[in-house]
Amino acid sequence: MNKLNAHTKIVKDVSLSLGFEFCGIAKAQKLDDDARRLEQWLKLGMHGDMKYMENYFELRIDPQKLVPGARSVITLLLNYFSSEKQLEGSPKISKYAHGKDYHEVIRSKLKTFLEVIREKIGEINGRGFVDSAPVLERSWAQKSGLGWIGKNGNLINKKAGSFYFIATLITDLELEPDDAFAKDFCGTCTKCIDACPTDAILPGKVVDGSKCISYFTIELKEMLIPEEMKGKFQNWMFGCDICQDVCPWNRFAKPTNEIEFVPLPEVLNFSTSNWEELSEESFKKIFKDSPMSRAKFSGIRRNLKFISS
Ligand code: B12
Ligand code: SF4
Ligand code: SF4
Repeated sequence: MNKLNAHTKIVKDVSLSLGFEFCGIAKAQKLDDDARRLEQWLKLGMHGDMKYMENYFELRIDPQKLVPGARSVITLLLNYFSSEKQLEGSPKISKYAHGKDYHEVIRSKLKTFLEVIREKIGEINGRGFVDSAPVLERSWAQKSGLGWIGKNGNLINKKAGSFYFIATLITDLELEPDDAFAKDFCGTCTKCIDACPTDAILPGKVVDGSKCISYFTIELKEMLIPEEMKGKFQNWMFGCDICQDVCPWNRFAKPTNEIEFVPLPEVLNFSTSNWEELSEESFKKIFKDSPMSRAKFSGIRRNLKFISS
């Protein structure tokens, strides 16, 4: 085995040992097609009030600008699916937020990843990212052969579906790249487009972020949800899983092995009145490590009022 293959094998083995079910590698090249798509998306205002999406455009499309000397982009998928259901009729919470905050869980895994790689291969330059950095994570996942971009905008893995977080590691280590995922298995299906209650899914795999329930319930800070959205949220209080729940490729979803993502009992068992009677103090205590703390108590109260009025 030559050095390139040996290093690639180490990277893939380490990713599995840390619980990432899929690991793909792409060459760290500028993303020209994606740059055009992103530019258009921003020009049409589909980021709404998420002003951070306007920042660092050049970094977002060029891994060399994020990590000087970058040669490879490693993309990792971590399952967050849980088959446990919330109490029937309760305000709905997206599955990604049923357990501990994935930012913390994945950040710690990425730190270990780099430490182990340095131990086994030697001094390398690298940075791990998850969600909040200017990295087009879905694009890298597709380019690393991990799946296709569905009509609902999500990265779908043929064996496992889309209930996966994406993490990226950009490094100056030279690795054997995987082939990009060339096929698209959506075919003539339009289940996600038909089911989206706010018509946020547009043709050409474009999702208008500014119309998505996830945006209104999580990202829209200190602002009221527009009146024209009244009656459309289908009881979603935090995030929305509709376009993934209806996707036939998620029939193959298996529950995660990651214990940090085991749902909090309160997420599963709280009734509408439990939510309505919850004090700020208790919210902070129960949900301190949950992604829901991002919306703050005031955000959850606003969402609750919006879906129940
Ligand atoms: C901003 C953001 C949002 C916004 C806007 C959504 C959007 N469409 O961008 C809001 C708040 C609405 C949102 C919602 C959700 N999000 Co979000 N979000 C992000 C974030 C931070 C940036 C995404 C971005 O750059 N958008 C700009 C647009 C232009 O880029 P894009 O949608 O990624 O599309 C690119 C590719 O898909 C590709 N592409 C598009 N069309 C085509 C066509 C072809 C042929 C090809 C090859 C490529 C391609 O080009 C685009 C880039 O130019 C990423 C994390 C990250 N750093 O990437 C998470 C991320 C995309 N979100 C994620 C999740 C889980 C969600 C939700 C499911 C959460 C929920 N349940 O409520 C929903 C799903 C909504 C949906 N249907 O997309 C995951 C997706 C995992 C996956 N399997 O795909 C990510 C990657 C976070 C993570 N690290 O795991 N999100
Ligand atoms: S997450 Fe919900 S609101 Fe957003 S695109 Fe999917 S179905 Fe539509
Ligand atoms: S619901 Fe159908 S069209 Fe939408 S992403 Fe899944 S397979 Fe593709």
